[in-house]
Amino acid sequence: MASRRDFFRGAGVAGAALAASAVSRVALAALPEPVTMDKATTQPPLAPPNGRPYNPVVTLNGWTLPWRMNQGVKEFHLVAEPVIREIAPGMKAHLWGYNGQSPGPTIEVVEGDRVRIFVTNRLPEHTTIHWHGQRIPNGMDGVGGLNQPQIPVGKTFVYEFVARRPGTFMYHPHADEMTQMAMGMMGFWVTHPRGAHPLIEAVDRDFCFLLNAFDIDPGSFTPKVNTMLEFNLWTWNSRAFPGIDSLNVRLGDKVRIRIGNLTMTNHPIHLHGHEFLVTGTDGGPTPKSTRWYEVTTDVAVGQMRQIEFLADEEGDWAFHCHKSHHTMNAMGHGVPTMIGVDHREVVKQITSLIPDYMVMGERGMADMGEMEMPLPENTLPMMTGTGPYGPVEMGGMFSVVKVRRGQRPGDYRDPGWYRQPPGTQAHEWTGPLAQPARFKSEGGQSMPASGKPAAAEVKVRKPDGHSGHH
Ligand SMILES: [Cu+2]
Repeated sequence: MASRRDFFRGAGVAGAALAASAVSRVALAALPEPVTMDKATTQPPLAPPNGRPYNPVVTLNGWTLPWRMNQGVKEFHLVAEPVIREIAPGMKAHLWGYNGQSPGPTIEVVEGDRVRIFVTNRLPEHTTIHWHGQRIPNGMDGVGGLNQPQIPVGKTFVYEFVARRPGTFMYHPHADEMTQMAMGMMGFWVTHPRGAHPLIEAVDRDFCFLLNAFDIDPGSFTPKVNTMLEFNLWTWNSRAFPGIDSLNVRLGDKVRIRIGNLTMTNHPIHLHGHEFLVTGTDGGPTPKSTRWYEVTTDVAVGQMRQIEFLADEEGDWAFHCHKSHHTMNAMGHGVPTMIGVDHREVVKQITSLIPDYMVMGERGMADMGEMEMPLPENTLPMMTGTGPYGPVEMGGMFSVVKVRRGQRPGDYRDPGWYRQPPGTQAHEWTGPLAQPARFKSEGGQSMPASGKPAAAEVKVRKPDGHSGHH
């Protein structure tokens, strides 16, 4: 298995000239050697070794597929195959993907490039690839049965077209789609503009990732493919927090993040500390007159959104889906709300029978972030991750944009946790507490009911500190 590092050893910066001269005509007539990735961590951007220049993207917990230039045509080789993907440290999933990972590698080309993509099918069933959002000849659109026969098991098909429109796209099968997408078959595609473009600005950092979701029972490895709504792992590029890498940028950088949604529900993606503009969709760059600042943008099913902001506030800024259930990992769906319920007596009785029994959520669910309950093997805690000040109590679609003065241009490494300057962090109040002023008519209503309602009494036991019940 050739890793990307091996590939670059042969075809790095110095390899560009070599590639043109040393590869014989016979070799060019054969399939390009497929390149495989064995890591689930974010790989550095792939600077184009040949062809038109562009500023490459960084695929979150992913990589860009190297190509071969063959008489002016960019040739890629995708291999559809079963893969083992680490969803986060402590959990691996048996998925289907491309070239060793799910999602597949990002494909980066330039507007006007002629592109030839060989697709080899090593799955146990037929497949195709649809190039979502692109202007291409109808026979290249990849809908099995409609535009082409499906690619049989063991066979290789060729797709060839000109990347006509610059923008943010994705690719996925259009054959047994429910199964193949539920198993993780998808990838990102970026067509960079050829030269200056009135609606596409140069940025310092350009990130991309796909929103995807899986239904994997705790303790098992393979997604259930018939699930329509009740997914239990909400992922970015088939990774769940705390397995999603942070997006590390330099203070003052112009940052672009491209997001595509191949789950079965919408995701309001929210950035802390900055406002952004939506500068593009899968339809291309948005007209400037349609842009306004916001801090959350909803990415609907099958859509792509491209957001841009100036990273001018230093710190560790949360970046996540705003559906709170999507920042959780696998959990039982039938958990009743236990807030305010005192079940210490019940626990005493149960623990005499089941020593490991633990009560969930008497004071909310935060205890679960702290406790890390005993779990079946290959299962992620529901809420986990530890920051510099304690448990982060998150899972799923959550990461951090790290803005740092000292982050060098081109350096994507994690700078570690942000150190709050003295006097700039929320802290405990230790002075006297003032009595709140009460308004006299508090509790009135503008349209009182004619009859008098029966008095009801509700008793709630207030939370009382940490001791005594676990
Ligand atoms: Cu979501």
